[in-house]
Amino acid sequence: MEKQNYYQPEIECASREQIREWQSEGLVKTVRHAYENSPYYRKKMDEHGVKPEDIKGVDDLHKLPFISKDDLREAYPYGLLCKPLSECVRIQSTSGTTGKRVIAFYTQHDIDAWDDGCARAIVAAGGTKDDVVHVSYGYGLFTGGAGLNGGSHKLGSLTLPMSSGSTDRQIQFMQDLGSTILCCTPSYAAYLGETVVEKGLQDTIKLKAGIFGAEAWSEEMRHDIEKKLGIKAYDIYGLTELEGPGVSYECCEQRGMHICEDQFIAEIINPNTGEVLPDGEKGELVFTSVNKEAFPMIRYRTRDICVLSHEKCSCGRTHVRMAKPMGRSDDMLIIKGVNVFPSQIETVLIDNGYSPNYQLIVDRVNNSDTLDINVEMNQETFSDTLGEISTREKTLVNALKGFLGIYARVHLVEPKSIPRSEGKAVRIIDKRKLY
Ligand code: DLL
Repeated sequence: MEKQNYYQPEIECASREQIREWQSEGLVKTVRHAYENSPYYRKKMDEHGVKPEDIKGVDDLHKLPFISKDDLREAYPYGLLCKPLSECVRIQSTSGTTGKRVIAFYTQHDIDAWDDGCARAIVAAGGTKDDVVHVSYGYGLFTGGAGLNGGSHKLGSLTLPMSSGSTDRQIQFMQDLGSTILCCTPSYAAYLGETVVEKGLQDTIKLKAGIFGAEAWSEEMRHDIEKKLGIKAYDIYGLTELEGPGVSYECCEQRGMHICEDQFIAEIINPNTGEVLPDGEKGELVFTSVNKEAFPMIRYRTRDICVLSHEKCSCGRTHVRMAKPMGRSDDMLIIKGVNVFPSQIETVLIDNGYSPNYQLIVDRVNNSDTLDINVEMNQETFSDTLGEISTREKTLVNALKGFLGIYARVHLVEPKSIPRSEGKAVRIIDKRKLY
């Protein structure tokens, strides 16, 4: 086994008793804080018949109600905010939708804790202050760029805030500045790898590790990236609602991602009944923050299907590990890093006069996601002239780009040509082998 460094050994390798104590203290504080400062949380707990004094530690977690993305939408924008705006220093937001996005708020304390999570991930991937950390996650509202940037700063590494895109420039900087750790989505890493190989530049780059997340990726993809870029590739997980990347990260063992348990309590539930499942059983991942000020999350249902393991990890870290997410309990798709719900596509189609008979075909071609949408014409939108059909397709492509922020190829098809289903409509054909 390679030599393992820790960023905060006193936390990352704390005893299970110590972790539970931190979590219990943090939970009690968080519940009271949310109840006293967010009308939405107060109402939710009152309706559920639970008061802050009922929560004395982790054993009482199950008494609290779940919250979901729907709650976040309903409470948008300030309903779950638990600190005055004057004490907040940042917002970040989920990718994807216009309209009601999820907006997360941070105090300086929250940013510091988030940076710690990302710094732990960088160190777990072998990073030190002597590394050159090349951050090609998007900067802006998306949490990827800001998160890894913050972690790298905190560690004291030289940080290259590249953001995504401009592949030639990325490679140029990698060569000129000797980037050693690459942080981006796995699909972009694969694309960068392909470009490096095509141009025969493997010997000119010094990368040793990559920290890739924000979307599902397979072990095959890991090996492909590792081979092309000559690196070891590490997984990192997170979501905007909780902070962003760094909620969990892989160590050198690469047998699951260690969850920052001083910051979050993780549970696995049966997505249909809400019943809490024992260690090792597959279900929906639920998180409770125990250290957040501005935007605490109490029993937040991530919709990510996952398994937890408390088995001892030989890296020395004691925090629970989560497997790579194995799918979702809702129909959210992540396409080129953008979170897309079929219902949003349906809204655009209906707004443009089409009926909700459509099919989404998602694929990954040359390591990049593609989205094709077959849309049935109806009486009002029917045409059999090619020019007219092509104009209408372009109108829909632009409308979808404006609403979702991603490019989709639209194909108008004949009325009643999309197979009807007797049960749930089969709207999504996902050909990517992600899970
Ligand atoms: O994707 C945060 C992030 C940025 C994580 C950079 C890792 C690296 P959201 O846009 O809010 O936040 O999307 C969160 O993305 O619920 C999962 O479904 C999915 N996801 C995130 N990381 C992984 C991963 C960021 N490593 C949603 N593997 C989550 C699989 C992931 N899915």
